[in-house]
Amino acid sequence: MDFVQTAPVLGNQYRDDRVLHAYLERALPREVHAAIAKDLDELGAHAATAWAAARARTPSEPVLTQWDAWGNRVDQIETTPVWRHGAELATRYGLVAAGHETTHGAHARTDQFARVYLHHIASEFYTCPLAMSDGAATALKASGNRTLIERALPHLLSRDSATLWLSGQWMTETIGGSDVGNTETTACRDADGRWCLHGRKWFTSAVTGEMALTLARPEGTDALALFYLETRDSGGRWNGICVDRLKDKLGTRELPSAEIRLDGALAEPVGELAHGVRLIAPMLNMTRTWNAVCALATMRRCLALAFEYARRRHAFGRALIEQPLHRATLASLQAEFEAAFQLVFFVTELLGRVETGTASPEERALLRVLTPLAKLWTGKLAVRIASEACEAFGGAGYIENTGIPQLLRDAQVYPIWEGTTNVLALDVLRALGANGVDSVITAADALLGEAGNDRHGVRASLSAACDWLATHSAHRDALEAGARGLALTLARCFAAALLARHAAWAERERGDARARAALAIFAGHGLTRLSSSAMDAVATLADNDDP
Ligand code: MFK
Repeated sequence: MDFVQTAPVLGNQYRDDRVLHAYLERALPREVHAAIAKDLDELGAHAATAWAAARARTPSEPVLTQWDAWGNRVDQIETTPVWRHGAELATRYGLVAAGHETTHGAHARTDQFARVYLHHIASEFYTCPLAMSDGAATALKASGNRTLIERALPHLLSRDSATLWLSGQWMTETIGGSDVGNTETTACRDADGRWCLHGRKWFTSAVTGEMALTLARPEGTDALALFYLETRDSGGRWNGICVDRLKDKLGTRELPSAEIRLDGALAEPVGELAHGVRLIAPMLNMTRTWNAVCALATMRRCLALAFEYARRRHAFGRALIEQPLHRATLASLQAEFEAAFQLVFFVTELLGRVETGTASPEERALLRVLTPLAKLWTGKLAVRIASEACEAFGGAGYIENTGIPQLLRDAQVYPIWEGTTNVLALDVLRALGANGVDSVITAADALLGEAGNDRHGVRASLSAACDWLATHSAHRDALEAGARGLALTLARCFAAALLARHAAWAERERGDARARAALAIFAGHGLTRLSSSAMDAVATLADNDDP
């Protein structure tokens, strides 16, 4: 009989994840880790069974039915079977709630995001509405609007699937996905003095939720305000919302992203009738954190599959993992992942400290800078690792029902959602402008101090970044043109400093040299990504497309 290659087998994704285990052991008090380990173990087991189950069934997608048999506009969305269990799993494991509960104090966010990291792929991107719900809860808390907090938070943070609400984040319009300040949706008062929204939202992720935060321009003003709305009235009818169609997307196809029209949707202002972007910013920063955690989850899944397959698959007389170039390729991807892991989970630690009021002013400023850095770098890295994972499987990695191509298609959303790489790089400039670069350098120095020494040139690369900023700060165009290189340099420097600190701990406490090896490989890829300000060359190339 012809040879048939066995498929890769995924084990319990908590038990098998050395990087997660070591991190939690270092970052969490022993009693917190012990208290959450059972949930993490169950999520890790579920990740494996869900992967196998997904390979065994025909993929399904949400279906929109706009009209019933009698001509009534109904706009019903039938979600996928996995999505129909989404609320049950989300509440059982507190995927949103855990981040807001006080049981584990400042460790709440790390606890929550370890759960999210383990569950993301199995959830079929049900994590997207969960991210927005977390963002909505965070933005409402920050607004101080007691009425809306009392109304919505018990639902958004519910541990009971019967009462859980999901929130949308309706920002994108045809005129502006990034330039949200151009929002065309208007808000006017009806005869009873209630606010009604009119406009078209071009990308609404998960319109199946119960509420949304959205931006609109109050009549008679130029200002942009943040509004809260519930998607249905007390009778279950749409609240002045028409679902025009579901998006036909490259990936995340289980997620019912929609184009909708607001035609008199009743809404309430969240705060003052202005500064809508400022008011929604806490939501943006929260969903950007989820984005980074979910990008990490994709990287980890790709690497778990690629390593498992490399041990199973033989070519040229030995297992792929024994082939020098293949093992070096996988090790180099693993090193990038381990560095990204330390950065993203450090962001969750900072977030927990800021939200519990235990962070220093410097840590608060650092969180503002590291959130977009983590989002933009991990978004790109997830696509690269997913692409390499396809290649690591050869032709099989290009075959749909292995599940590998979907990882790549889905990964491509991370650099786009919640602000593209360039928009996030400009946000880093915004954050550095507000807080200064000194606090960033001081924080990196402190981390390197904890790591014992700096054999990997983090200080030199940070110093190059500072010099670059000083040289370009007076020239806005040059500054913006190099913002991506600056952001990637800062992200890599922080990740290296954090990995160095972790590696020192792993060697000391566990006698484990693997994080140190990851650091050596990661730093060997280079930390600096600064671009020269060859503005003339850019202009020559970009401004002239004559044949
Ligand atoms: C599974 C993974 C989970 C992921 C969930 C995905 C859900 C998907 C749903 C979506 O994709 S929704 C669409 C997401 N869209 C965006 O992320 C928009 C991207 N565009 C930007 O981020 C622009 O930079 C921005 C809209 C913010 C620009 O708007 P403006 O009005 O030109 O901003 P401006 O004037 O610079 O800032 C207005 C205020 O907001 C300023 O404060 P002040 O009024 O006090 O001066 C800024 O400092 C503040 N601000 C802006 N961004 C901020 C922020 N504050 C804190 N954090 C930020 N990130």
